[in-house]
Amino acid sequence: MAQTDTRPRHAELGLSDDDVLGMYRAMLLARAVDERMWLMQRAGKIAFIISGQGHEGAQVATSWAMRKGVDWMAPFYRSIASTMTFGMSAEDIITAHLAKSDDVSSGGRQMPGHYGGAPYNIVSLSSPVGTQVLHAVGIAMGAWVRGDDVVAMTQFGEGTSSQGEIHEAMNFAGVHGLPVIFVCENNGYAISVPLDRQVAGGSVAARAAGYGMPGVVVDGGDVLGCYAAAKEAHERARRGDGPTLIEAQVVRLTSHSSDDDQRRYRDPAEVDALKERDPIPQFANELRAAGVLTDEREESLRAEVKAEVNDASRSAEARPEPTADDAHERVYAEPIPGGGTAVPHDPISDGGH
Ligand SMILES: Cc1ncc(C[n+]2csc(CCOP(=O)(O)OP(=O)(O)O)c2C)c(N)n1
Ligand SMILES: [Mg+2]
Repeated sequence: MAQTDTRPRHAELGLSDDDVLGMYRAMLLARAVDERMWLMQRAGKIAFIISGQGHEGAQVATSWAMRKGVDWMAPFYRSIASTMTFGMSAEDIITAHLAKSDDVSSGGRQMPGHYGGAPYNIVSLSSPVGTQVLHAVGIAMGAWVRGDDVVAMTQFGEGTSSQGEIHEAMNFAGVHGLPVIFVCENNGYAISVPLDRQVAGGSVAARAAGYGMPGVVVDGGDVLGCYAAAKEAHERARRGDGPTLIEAQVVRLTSHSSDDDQRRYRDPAEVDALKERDPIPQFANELRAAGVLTDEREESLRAEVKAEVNDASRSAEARPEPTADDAHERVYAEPIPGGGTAVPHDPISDGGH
Protein backbone atom coordinates (compact mmCIF):
# COMPACT_ATOMS: atom_id res chain seq x y z
CA MET A 1 0.00 0.00 0.00
CA ALA A 2 1.29 3.45 -0.86
CA GLN A 3 2.31 5.44 2.19
CA THR A 4 0.37 8.62 2.83
CA ASP A 5 2.49 11.72 3.40
CA THR A 6 1.34 13.00 6.79
CA ARG A 7 3.61 16.04 6.79
CA PRO A 8 1.94 19.46 6.70
CA ARG A 9 1.53 20.89 3.25
CA HIS A 10 4.34 23.43 3.68
CA ALA A 11 6.81 20.72 4.66
CA GLU A 12 5.89 18.76 1.51
CA LEU A 13 6.86 21.87 -0.43
CA GLY A 14 10.24 22.03 1.32
CA LEU A 15 9.28 24.98 3.55
CA SER A 16 10.17 24.97 7.24
CA ASP A 17 7.91 26.29 10.02
CA ASP A 18 10.15 29.37 10.15
CA ASP A 19 9.75 29.87 6.40
CA VAL A 20 5.97 29.92 6.55
CA LEU A 21 5.95 32.14 9.62
CA GLY A 22 8.32 34.44 7.71
CA MET A 23 5.90 34.48 4.78
CA TYR A 24 3.01 35.28 7.09
CA ARG A 25 5.03 38.06 8.75
CA ALA A 26 5.91 39.49 5.33
CA MET A 27 2.20 39.62 4.46
CA LEU A 28 1.35 41.32 7.75
CA LEU A 29 4.17 43.83 7.26
CA ALA A 30 3.16 44.69 3.69
CA ARG A 31 -0.46 45.18 4.83
CA ALA A 32 0.61 47.37 7.76
CA VAL A 33 2.86 49.52 5.55
CA ASP A 34 0.02 49.86 3.05
CA GLU A 35 -2.49 50.86 5.73
CA ARG A 36 -0.06 53.36 7.22
CA MET A 37 0.46 54.97 3.84
CA TRP A 38 -3.30 55.43 3.37
CA LEU A 39 -3.29 57.35 6.66
CA MET A 40 -0.34 59.42 5.49
CA GLN A 41 -2.12 60.09 2.21
CA ARG A 42 -5.28 61.20 4.01
CA ALA A 43 -3.11 63.41 6.26
CA GLY A 44 -1.71 65.12 3.17
CA LYS A 45 1.84 63.75 3.54
CA ILE A 46 1.70 61.40 0.52
CA ALA A 47 0.20 62.55 -2.77
CA PHE A 48 -1.24 59.25 -3.94
CA ILE A 49 -1.44 55.60 -2.94
CA ILE A 50 -2.21 52.56 -5.04
CA SER A 51 -2.70 49.68 -2.74
CA GLY A 52 -1.63 46.04 -2.70
CA GLN A 53 -4.23 45.01 -0.12
CA GLY A 54 -5.64 41.61 -1.05
CA HIS A 55 -2.68 40.78 -3.32
CA GLU A 56 -0.20 40.03 -0.50
CA GLY A 57 -0.62 36.25 -0.50
CA ALA A 58 0.14 35.85 -4.19
CA GLN A 59 2.94 38.41 -4.06
CA VAL A 60 4.80 37.07 -1.04
CA ALA A 61 4.40 33.47 -2.14
CA THR A 62 5.55 33.92 -5.73
CA SER A 63 8.47 36.17 -4.75
CA TRP A 64 9.48 33.73 -2.00
CA ALA A 65 10.40 31.23 -4.72
CA MET A 66 12.94 33.65 -6.22
CA ARG A 67 16.59 34.02 -5.14
CA LYS A 68 17.37 37.39 -3.57
CA GLY A 69 20.39 39.09 -5.10
CA VAL A 70 20.43 36.67 -8.06
CA ASP A 71 17.05 36.83 -9.76
CA TRP A 72 15.39 40.01 -11.03
CA MET A 73 11.99 41.55 -10.71
CA ALA A 74 10.04 43.96 -12.90
CA PRO A 75 7.14 44.87 -10.62
CA PHE A 76 3.92 46.84 -11.08
CA TYR A 77 2.37 49.53 -8.91
CA ARG A 78 0.64 47.07 -6.55
CA SER A 79 3.87 45.15 -5.85
CA ILE A 80 4.41 46.38 -2.27
CA ALA A 81 4.54 42.86 -0.84
CA SER A 82 6.63 41.47 -3.73
CA THR A 83 9.24 44.19 -3.61
CA MET A 84 9.46 43.86 0.17
CA THR A 85 9.91 40.10 -0.13
CA PHE A 86 12.66 40.80 -2.64
CA GLY A 87 14.50 43.06 -0.20
CA MET A 88 12.95 46.51 0.00
CA SER A 89 12.35 47.57 3.60
CA ALA A 90 9.27 49.20 5.07
CA GLU A 91 11.33 52.37 5.28
CA ASP A 92 12.34 52.18 1.59
CA ILE A 93 8.68 51.95 0.60
CA ILE A 94 7.50 54.80 2.78
CA THR A 95 10.49 56.97 1.83
CA ALA A 96 9.64 56.52 -1.85
CA HIS A 97 6.03 57.54 -1.25
CA LEU A 98 7.16 60.62 0.64
CA ALA A 99 9.40 61.50 -2.35
CA LYS A 100 12.43 62.11 -0.15
CA SER A 101 15.73 62.94 -1.80
CA ASP A 102 17.46 59.68 -0.84
CA ASP A 103 14.59 57.41 -1.89
CA VAL A 104 16.15 54.21 -3.30
CA SER A 105 13.59 53.90 -6.11
CA SER A 106 14.17 57.21 -7.86
CA GLY A 107 15.45 59.89 -5.49
CA GLY A 108 11.89 61.14 -5.12
CA ARG A 109 11.31 61.57 -8.86
CA GLN A 110 8.90 58.77 -9.64
CA MET A 111 5.22 58.67 -8.77
CA PRO A 112 4.27 56.76 -5.62
CA GLY A 113 4.00 53.04 -6.37
CA HIS A 114 6.80 53.10 -8.94
CA TYR A 115 8.99 50.66 -7.09
CA GLY A 116 12.58 50.00 -7.98
CA GLY A 117 15.88 49.43 -6.27
CA ALA A 118 19.24 48.71 -7.88
CA PRO A 119 20.56 47.02 -4.70
CA TYR A 120 17.66 44.56 -4.84
CA ASN A 121 17.62 43.71 -8.57
CA ILE A 122 14.28 45.47 -8.95
CA VAL A 123 13.90 47.58 -12.07
CA SER A 124 11.82 50.71 -11.83
CA LEU A 125 8.57 50.70 -13.76
CA SER A 126 7.07 53.19 -16.14
CA SER A 127 3.52 54.49 -15.76
CA PRO A 128 2.06 53.04 -19.00
CA VAL A 129 0.78 49.68 -17.81
CA GLY A 130 2.58 46.60 -19.15
CA THR A 131 5.90 48.13 -20.11
CA GLN A 132 7.60 46.32 -17.22
CA VAL A 133 6.69 42.97 -18.77
CA LEU A 134 8.97 43.71 -21.73
CA HIS A 135 11.72 44.74 -19.33
CA ALA A 136 11.56 41.36 -17.62
CA VAL A 137 11.87 39.58 -20.97
CA GLY A 138 14.85 41.80 -21.84
CA ILE A 139 16.53 40.94 -18.56
CA ALA A 140 15.99 37.24 -19.19
CA MET A 141 17.31 37.58 -22.76
CA GLY A 142 20.41 39.40 -21.46
CA ALA A 143 21.01 36.68 -18.90
CA TRP A 144 20.63 34.00 -21.55
CA VAL A 145 23.12 35.76 -23.87
CA ARG A 146 25.65 36.05 -21.03
CA GLY A 147 24.99 32.50 -19.85
CA ASP A 148 23.98 33.73 -16.37
CA ASP A 149 21.78 31.65 -14.12
CA VAL A 150 19.10 34.33 -13.65
CA VAL A 151 15.32 34.16 -13.63
CA ALA A 152 13.21 37.27 -14.18
CA MET A 153 9.77 37.67 -12.66
CA THR A 154 7.23 40.28 -13.61
CA GLN A 155 3.77 41.16 -12.35
CA PHE A 156 0.81 42.84 -14.00
CA GLY A 157 -2.98 43.03 -13.81
CA GLU A 158 -5.57 41.24 -15.92
CA GLY A 159 -6.63 44.51 -17.56
CA THR A 160 -3.02 45.05 -18.57
CA SER A 161 -2.91 41.55 -20.06
CA SER A 162 -4.85 43.00 -23.02
CA GLN A 163 -2.08 45.47 -23.88
CA GLY A 164 0.00 44.83 -26.99
CA GLU A 165 3.23 44.69 -25.00
CA ILE A 166 2.05 41.58 -23.20
CA HIS A 167 1.58 39.74 -26.49
CA GLU A 168 5.00 40.80 -27.73
CA ALA A 169 6.69 39.94 -24.44
CA MET A 170 5.08 36.53 -24.03
CA ASN A 171 5.51 35.57 -27.65
CA PHE A 172 9.20 36.53 -27.63
CA ALA A 173 9.80 34.71 -24.34
CA GLY A 174 7.98 31.64 -25.70
CA VAL A 175 9.87 31.61 -29.01
CA HIS A 176 13.25 31.87 -27.29
CA GLY A 177 12.41 29.74 -24.24
CA LEU A 178 13.51 32.50 -21.88
CA PRO A 179 13.68 32.17 -18.08
CA VAL A 180 10.76 34.42 -17.21
CA ILE A 181 7.84 34.05 -14.80
CA PHE A 182 4.84 36.13 -15.80
CA VAL A 183 2.54 36.67 -12.83
CA CYS A 184 -0.84 38.11 -13.72
CA GLU A 185 -2.59 39.27 -10.55
CA ASN A 186 -6.20 39.02 -11.62
CA ASN A 187 -8.35 41.11 -9.25
CA GLY A 188 -11.30 41.28 -11.62
CA TYR A 189 -11.12 45.02 -12.29
CA ALA A 190 -9.06 47.49 -14.28
CA ILE A 191 -9.91 50.58 -12.25
CA SER A 192 -13.73 50.45 -12.75
CA VAL A 193 -13.79 48.12 -15.77
CA PRO A 194 -14.70 44.50 -14.94
CA LEU A 195 -12.94 41.45 -16.32
CA ASP A 196 -15.55 40.67 -19.00
CA ARG A 197 -14.95 44.07 -20.61
CA GLN A 198 -11.17 43.55 -20.62
CA VAL A 199 -10.40 39.89 -21.19
CA ALA A 200 -12.14 38.15 -24.08
CA GLY A 201 -12.75 34.52 -23.17
CA GLY A 202 -12.45 35.29 -19.46
CA SER A 203 -9.15 33.55 -18.84
CA VAL A 204 -5.68 35.07 -18.87
CA ALA A 205 -3.98 31.74 -18.19
CA ALA A 206 -5.59 30.15 -21.27
CA ARG A 207 -3.68 32.58 -23.46
CA ALA A 208 -0.40 30.94 -22.46
CA ALA A 209 -1.09 28.05 -24.85
CA GLY A 210 -0.79 30.47 -27.75
CA TYR A 211 2.70 31.40 -26.61
CA GLY A 212 3.90 27.85 -26.08
CA MET A 213 4.13 28.01 -22.32
CA PRO A 214 2.17 26.58 -19.40
CA GLY A 215 -0.63 28.78 -18.03
CA VAL A 216 -1.41 28.02 -14.40
CA VAL A 217 -4.37 29.35 -12.42
CA VAL A 218 -3.90 29.73 -8.67
CA ASP A 219 -6.15 31.07 -5.94
CA GLY A 220 -4.45 34.16 -4.52
CA GLY A 221 -5.92 33.29 -1.11
CA ASP A 222 -4.04 29.97 -1.19
CA VAL A 223 -0.55 31.13 -0.32
CA LEU A 224 1.06 27.71 -0.49
CA GLY A 225 -0.64 27.00 -3.80
CA CYS A 226 0.86 30.21 -5.18
CA TYR A 227 4.27 29.25 -3.82
CA ALA A 228 4.06 25.78 -5.37
CA ALA A 229 3.26 27.25 -8.79
CA ALA A 230 6.08 29.78 -8.59
CA LYS A 231 8.59 27.20 -7.37
CA GLU A 232 7.75 24.94 -10.28
CA ALA A 233 7.96 27.86 -12.73
CA HIS A 234 11.33 28.84 -11.25
CA GLU A 235 12.71 25.31 -11.59
CA ARG A 236 11.41 25.11 -15.12
CA ALA A 237 13.07 28.41 -16.05
CA ARG A 238 16.40 27.33 -14.54
CA ARG A 239 16.29 24.01 -16.37
CA GLY A 240 16.10 25.94 -19.63
CA ASP A 241 12.52 24.84 -20.28
CA GLY A 242 11.28 28.39 -20.73
CA PRO A 243 8.67 30.75 -19.34
CA THR A 244 5.47 30.20 -17.36
CA LEU A 245 2.36 32.32 -16.97
CA ILE A 246 0.79 32.23 -13.52
CA GLU A 247 -2.66 33.76 -13.16
CA ALA A 248 -3.22 34.44 -9.48
CA GLN A 249 -6.87 35.15 -8.76
CA VAL A 250 -6.74 37.79 -6.08
CA VAL A 251 -9.03 40.42 -4.57
CA ARG A 252 -8.60 44.16 -4.63
CA LEU A 253 -9.73 45.06 -1.13
CA THR A 254 -9.45 48.82 -1.66
CA SER A 255 -10.49 51.19 -4.40
CA HIS A 256 -8.16 51.22 -7.39
CA SER A 257 -6.20 54.05 -5.79
CA SER A 258 -6.64 56.94 -3.39
CA ASP A 259 -8.19 58.85 -6.31
CA ASP A 260 -11.38 56.82 -6.75
CA ASP A 261 -14.18 55.27 -4.71
CA GLN A 262 -15.10 51.72 -5.69
CA ARG A 263 -18.57 52.02 -4.11
CA ARG A 264 -19.44 54.08 -7.18
CA TYR A 265 -18.89 51.17 -9.57
CA ARG A 266 -19.14 47.97 -7.50
CA ASP A 267 -22.14 46.52 -5.77
CA PRO A 268 -21.78 47.09 -1.97
CA ALA A 269 -22.52 43.39 -1.38
CA GLU A 270 -19.65 42.48 -3.73
CA VAL A 271 -17.31 44.83 -1.85
CA ASP A 272 -18.35 43.35 1.52
CA ALA A 273 -17.83 39.79 0.27
CA LEU A 274 -14.22 40.56 -0.66
CA LYS A 275 -13.14 40.26 2.98
CA GLU A 276 -13.95 36.53 2.82
CA ARG A 277 -11.14 36.17 0.32
CA ASP A 278 -8.55 38.23 2.21
CA PRO A 279 -5.38 36.09 2.02
CA ILE A 280 -4.15 37.06 5.50
CA PRO A 281 -6.81 35.34 7.65
CA GLN A 282 -6.88 32.43 5.19
CA PHE A 283 -3.15 31.80 5.61
CA ALA A 284 -3.39 32.32 9.39
CA ASN A 285 -6.09 29.62 9.55
CA GLU A 286 -3.97 27.21 7.55
CA LEU A 287 -0.94 27.81 9.77
CA ARG A 288 -3.03 27.39 12.90
CA ALA A 289 -4.43 24.10 11.60
CA ALA A 290 -0.87 22.95 10.87
CA GLY A 291 0.08 23.80 14.48
CA VAL A 292 2.61 26.45 13.40
CA LEU A 293 0.78 29.62 14.41
CA THR A 294 -0.42 30.09 17.98
CA ASP A 295 -2.18 33.01 19.66
CA GLU A 296 1.07 34.06 21.36
CA ARG A 297 2.98 33.92 18.10
CA GLU A 298 0.33 35.91 16.28
CA GLU A 299 0.37 38.54 19.00
CA SER A 300 4.15 38.88 18.99
CA LEU A 301 4.31 39.04 15.17
CA ARG A 302 1.69 41.79 15.08
CA ALA A 303 3.51 43.75 17.82
CA GLU A 304 6.83 43.43 15.93
CA VAL A 305 5.23 44.57 12.69
CA LYS A 306 3.58 47.55 14.35
CA ALA A 307 6.88 48.65 15.90
CA GLU A 308 8.67 48.20 12.56
CA VAL A 309 6.14 50.36 10.72
CA ASN A 310 6.24 53.04 13.42
CA ASP A 311 10.05 53.17 13.25
CA ALA A 312 10.04 53.09 9.44
CA SER A 313 7.57 55.95 9.09
CA ARG A 314 9.35 58.05 11.74
CA SER A 315 12.74 57.58 10.04
CA ALA A 316 11.32 58.07 6.55
CA GLU A 317 9.65 61.33 7.53
CA ALA A 318 12.92 62.59 9.03
CA ARG A 319 14.82 62.07 5.77
CA PRO A 320 15.79 65.13 3.76
CA GLU A 321 13.49 66.65 1.15
CA PRO A 322 14.90 67.09 -2.37
CA THR A 323 16.32 70.55 -3.07
CA ALA A 324 16.29 72.53 -6.29
CA ASP A 325 19.95 71.52 -6.80
CA ASP A 326 18.97 67.82 -6.80
CA ALA A 327 16.76 68.34 -9.85
CA HIS A 328 19.42 67.41 -12.39
CA GLU A 329 20.88 64.48 -10.52
CA ARG A 330 20.23 61.11 -12.19
CA VAL A 331 19.03 62.98 -15.28
CA TYR A 332 22.25 64.08 -17.00
CA ALA A 333 25.67 62.42 -16.83
CA GLU A 334 27.27 65.69 -15.70
CA PRO A 335 25.72 68.33 -13.45
CA ILE A 336 24.60 71.33 -15.46
CA PRO A 337 26.37 74.50 -14.31
CA GLY A 338 23.78 77.13 -13.50
CA GLY A 339 20.99 74.58 -13.79
CA GLY A 340 20.12 75.07 -17.50
CA THR A 341 19.06 72.31 -19.85
CA ALA A 342 21.84 70.11 -21.24
CA VAL A 343 21.22 70.72 -24.91
CA PRO A 344 19.22 73.74 -26.01
CA HIS A 345 16.30 72.22 -27.90
CA ASP A 346 14.73 73.94 -30.87
CA PRO A 347 11.65 71.88 -31.76
CA ILE A 348 11.50 73.22 -35.32
CA SER A 349 15.10 72.77 -36.47
CA ASP A 350 15.31 69.44 -34.53
CA GLY A 351 12.46 68.07 -36.59
CA GLY A 352 9.73 68.69 -34.03
CA HIS A 353 10.12 65.46 -32.00
C1 LIG B 1 -1.15 52.24 -21.28
C2 LIG B 1 -1.97 52.73 -20.14
N1 LIG B 1 -3.30 52.84 -20.26
C3 LIG B 1 -4.03 53.25 -19.21
C4 LIG B 1 -3.43 53.58 -18.02
C5 LIG B 1 -4.28 54.02 -16.84
N2 LIG B 1 -4.36 52.90 -15.88
C6 LIG B 1 -3.56 52.83 -14.82
S1 LIG B 1 -3.84 51.47 -13.91
C7 LIG B 1 -5.05 50.95 -14.95
C8 LIG B 1 -5.80 49.67 -14.68
C9 LIG B 1 -5.03 48.46 -14.91
O1 LIG B 1 -5.81 47.37 -14.47
P1 LIG B 1 -5.17 45.96 -14.21
O2 LIG B 1 -4.15 45.67 -15.23
O3 LIG B 1 -6.26 44.98 -14.06
O4 LIG B 1 -4.38 46.14 -12.84
P2 LIG B 1 -4.97 46.47 -11.40
O5 LIG B 1 -4.88 47.95 -11.23
O6 LIG B 1 -6.35 45.99 -11.34
O7 LIG B 1 -4.10 45.76 -10.43
C10 LIG B 1 -5.21 51.84 -16.00
C11 LIG B 1 -6.22 51.68 -17.07
C12 LIG B 1 -2.04 53.46 -17.94
N3 LIG B 1 -1.37 53.74 -16.81
N4 LIG B 1 -1.32 53.03 -19.00
MG1 LIG C 1 -7.10 44.26 -12.27
